[in-house]
Parts: sequence; C-alpha cells; structure tokens
Amino acid sequence: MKKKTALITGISGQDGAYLAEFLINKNYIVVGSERRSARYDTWRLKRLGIERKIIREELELTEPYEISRLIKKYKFDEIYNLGAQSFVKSSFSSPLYTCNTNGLSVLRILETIREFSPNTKFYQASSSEMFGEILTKKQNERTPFNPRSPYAVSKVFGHFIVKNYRESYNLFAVSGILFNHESPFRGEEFVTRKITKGLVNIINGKQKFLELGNIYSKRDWGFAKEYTEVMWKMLQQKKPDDYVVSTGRTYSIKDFINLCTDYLKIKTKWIGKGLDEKLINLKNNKIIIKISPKYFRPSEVDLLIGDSSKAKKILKWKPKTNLKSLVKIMLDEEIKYFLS
Ligand code: NAP
Ligand code: F7E
Repeated sequence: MKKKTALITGISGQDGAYLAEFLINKNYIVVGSERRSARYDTWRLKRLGIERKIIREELELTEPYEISRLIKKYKFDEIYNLGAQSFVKSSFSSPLYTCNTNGLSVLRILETIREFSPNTKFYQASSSEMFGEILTKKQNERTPFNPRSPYAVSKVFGHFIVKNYRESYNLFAVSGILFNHESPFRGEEFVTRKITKGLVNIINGKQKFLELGNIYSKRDWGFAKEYTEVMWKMLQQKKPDDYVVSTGRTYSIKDFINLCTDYLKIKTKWIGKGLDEKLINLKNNKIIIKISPKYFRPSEVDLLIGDSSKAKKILKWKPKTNLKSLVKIMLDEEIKYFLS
C-alpha cells in the first residue's frame, strides 16, 4: 500500500515532536516544516530519536508563497497545522504578529488546499483558550467562545475559517479544541515546565527561587503524548467534525506546585497573601517561590474544564494520565536530564 504523506507545521514544538513520532510509527512519510532560524532547535526530535526520519522543509507561516510551494510540491494526504505563536502572554505584546501567524495563516493554507490540493485533509490546532471567560460550567463543542487574549481571538478566527471552508467548499477540514496539555517537551516559558524545571534546579542548588504570576487560575491539564493521537483520529473519520479534547478535571497552579513538592519530598509551607504570598522550604527556611506582578496578564482566563464526551463516543478516545502521574513523568525526565 502507498505510504501516506503528512505535513506537520510547528515540528520543532512540543506537539510536533509527539505527532511526528506517532505518524512515523504508523508508517507515514512525515514532512516537518520549521521557520528559518539562526539556531534550528531540534532537541525534542533528537530525544525521541526521530530527527533523521523526518523530511525537513522551511516554512514561515506568514509567507503565502512558501505555503503554496510546499503544498504544490507534495500534495499531502494530511496537513496538521500546529505552528503558532502559542504563548498567551506574548500575544498581548505582539497582537498583530500573533493574529497574522495563528489566524490568517490558517486561511492561507486552506485557500492553497482548495485551489491546488482539494483532497488533502486538514487539522487545525484550536484551543480551550477560545472559551476564555467561561459561559458554561464545563466546555464542549457547543459552548460559545468568549476569548480573553489576542492569542485566543486569533484561534477563534482560525477555528471559524476552518468551519467555513468545510461547509463552503466541502473540504475535509477539522479543528481539535485541545485543553492544556503538558509533557517534558513543554516550552520552558509555560507554567508547568517552568515549575518542574525550576524546582529541580532549586533542589540541586542551580537556582535560588522561582517567580510566578497568578497561582489561583485553574486549568484542565492532560498529557501531550496522548493528545496528539486524537489529532490523527479526527482525520481518519468518515465525516469531518470538530472535537473537544480534555481530561474533565481542573486544578490550580498552586495545586500543581503542591503535587510537585510532594513528589520531590520537599517539606514546604505557604505564607502571606496576594503579591506577598511565598512558598518556604521548611528544611532551611528559604523562600523557593515568590509572586511577581511581571507574570500577570492584562486579562486572565480563571478557570477551564472540558467535556470531551463527544471524542469519547465517536473517536473512542479517553485520557489515561491523571495530573499526579503527569507530574511524575515531567519531574522524572527533568531529574534525568539535569543529572546527565
Ligand atoms: P509550541 O511548542 O509553542 O510550538 C509551536 C510551533 O510553532 C514551534 O515549532 C514554532 O517554531 C512554530 N512557529 C511559531 N511561529 C511560527 C511561524 N511564524 N511560522 C512557522 N512556524 C512557527 O506549541 P505546542 O504546545 O506544540 O502547540 C501546538 C499547537 O497547538 C499550537 O498551535 C498551539 O497554539 C496549539 N495548542 C496548544 C495547546 C497546549 O496546551 N500545548 C493547547 C491548545 C492548542 P519555533 O520553534 O521556530 O518557535
Ligand atoms: O499559563 C498562570 C497563567 O502559559 C497557565 C498554551 O499552550 O494552553 C496554554 O496557554 C496559567 C495562566 O498556559 C505563571 O497566568 C502563573 O493562568 O502555562 P501557561 P496557558 O496560558 O493556559 C492553552 C490551551 C493554549 O492554547 C496555549 O497555546 O498559569 N501563570 N504564573 C503563569 N504562566 C506562565 N506562563 N508563567 C508564570 O510564571
């Protein structure tokens, strides 16, 4: 049987690495695109041992000519659009760039597919951030969006343009509304990885303390490796449709920190309130976590909790890793690579 060819935009990111590994194991030819950089960062692909199994192509998502060149060259069976300015906080300082990359690029790809490769199936990385200030207790495919950042607004555009092209031109184009998913491959600026890396640095004397922003926001955190499999499942259905992917459980950043200190067996105590709240290491009475206004956002998403019953019923998918196990996976890998 002819091998399928898939394009993954954002191959250098967390999800790009796990999805590439998954598709290679399914015998796909994987083309991974990355934007030009002075320092190609392939540490995730190297760690998975798949760097040489991927055809690497240059693609800047804001450049329509690069998109059409690549799509005309390969006429991909499947495209997974994971590339994005994905850091919510930076979207407040770079709103135009964020909307161009995350929103308009989706349209650039869809237009090119429509014109030159209409049989290509398309997956868009939509986000739970689109729910923003939530309008229902749990969020599913029917929950209205109420975005709270330029990032979230850019993703809403991407989401609806996918729906519009599916309905107008009969393209196989779908969006996965994925809730936060983490792993040892998470970028170091995101809160979970900042905490796991920071705490391991602190217990090994490489860092004195960690500064964080709002530790009371709550997120529905899953394991990234399990979430990339659902992207593929969505493209194997008879009918194109959008799905929410989540665990259905929500925890605060403070809960996440407490699970980490428990796992690392650091005896700690929280003291103070607001900007003066601190976490103390009871072994030496030193402060290990402080709050800094630097990490607060102009507007916050306070609470997210997903309902993925549709994915469970139709895609036969459900999450396997709870937050405690995810903390273990992340900290074990942090310790392993710190010591190596
Ligand atoms: P990530 O680690 O930040 O990776 C983002 C990727 O996009 C990187 O490879 C980055 O390349 C690339 N990129 C950024 N700007 C680009 C541009 N202008 N042109 C081409 N490539 C560009 O993100 P992730 O966690 O893997 O997430 C994957 C996708 O899912 C993103 O679209 C994100 O918004 C979305 N999402 C993520 C989550 C989550 O919890 N992880 C949840 C919902 C949705 P560089 O390495 O060059 O920066
Ligand atoms: O923040 C709070 C912060 O940056 C989580 C992206 O993958 O998931 C991610 O977006 C929470 C927020 O992720 C710090 O204010 C406190 O409430 O890890 P984060 P995010 O903003 O939820 C969604 C689904 C995406 O689609 C995005 O692409 O943690 N927080 N203190 C902090 N956050 C960071 N980054 N750093 C802190 O020091």
